[in-house]
Amino acid sequence: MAPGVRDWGLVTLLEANRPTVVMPDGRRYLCHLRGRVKRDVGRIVVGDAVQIAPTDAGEAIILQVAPRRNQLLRPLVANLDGVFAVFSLNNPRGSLELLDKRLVLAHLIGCEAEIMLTKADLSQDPDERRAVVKAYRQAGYRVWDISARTGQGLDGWTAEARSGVWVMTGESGVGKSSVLQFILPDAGVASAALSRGGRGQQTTRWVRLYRVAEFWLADTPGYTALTTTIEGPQQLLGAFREWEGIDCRYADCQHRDEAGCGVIRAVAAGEVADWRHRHYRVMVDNWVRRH
Ligand SMILES: Nc1nc2c(ncn2[C@@H]2O[C@H](COP(=O)(O)OP(=O)(O)OP(=O)(O)O)[C@@H](O)[C@H]2O)c(=O)[nH]1
Ligand SMILES: [Mg+2]
Ligand SMILES: [Zn+2]
Repeated sequence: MAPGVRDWGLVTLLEANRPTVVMPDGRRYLCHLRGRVKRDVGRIVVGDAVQIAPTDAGEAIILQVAPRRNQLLRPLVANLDGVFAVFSLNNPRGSLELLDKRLVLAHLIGCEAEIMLTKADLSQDPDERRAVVKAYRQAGYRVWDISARTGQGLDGWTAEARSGVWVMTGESGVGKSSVLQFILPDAGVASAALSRGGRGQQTTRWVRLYRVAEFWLADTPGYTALTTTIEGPQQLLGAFREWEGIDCRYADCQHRDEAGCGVIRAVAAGEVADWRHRHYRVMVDNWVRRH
């Protein structure tokens, strides 16, 4: 039996359908999939744990894929411990609706989520930035106010002990790859200038995991079409923790348009972020399965 066959490796990249697998000792293999495995699991996903049989120089066959603990579809990555929702208020301005959707999707697959608010050095409106930071901290998220240009906030971020697999998600141009470049200057991560219209240029094409201290961090392409199907609004509520503890008339209130709803009252009074409530309603209207 070839050495390493019974070790579990990690799929760190899927480039043009060829998985790259990194073994615990750091050896790296470009892999093929056996027909039987392909039939059983459909496709390999970055984040998969696999057993391999090395064939020759740096190549191997995937023999087996471990069952996935969880999986995001956009970006496509499995076995996540945490999600960094990367968001920028300027150059380009991100969508807060997409930010809220990313946080909810992380909640639905049962992993942690933190927010990286990027491009602090370009901030045009400090009051708005403070309001956004405050709203998400109130919702229970860690918010990292950072710049990949100056390094602001990245010392604290780097000093944080993490483990497992984390992924950066966010629209094209918000600065995901730039954060990685700053943290891992020698890893060869590519980023690119914005288009003349100030938008991202879909520079990152593949999900790729990089080793950062004790954990793995994925750079990903910037997706904007985020959707899922859920059974009911209650599934979303765990991702709106700022509403916990607000009294409603109904114990099972959905906080949509019910008369006497305490959340709607708190939104009107400016005690919780109104945009998050709007986005919650968008998700209820579009994501809940109609029977
Ligand atoms: N001034 C400033 N520019 C930044 C910062 N972060 C990123 N940029 C610039 O923003 C542009 C886009 O950054 P990328 O890192 O390529 O963005 P991305 O999120 O990886 O984009 P995609 O790969 O297309 O999804 C580049 O020109 C970066 O130099 C920052 O903190 N400050
Ligand atoms: Mg990128
Ligand atoms: Zn309510």
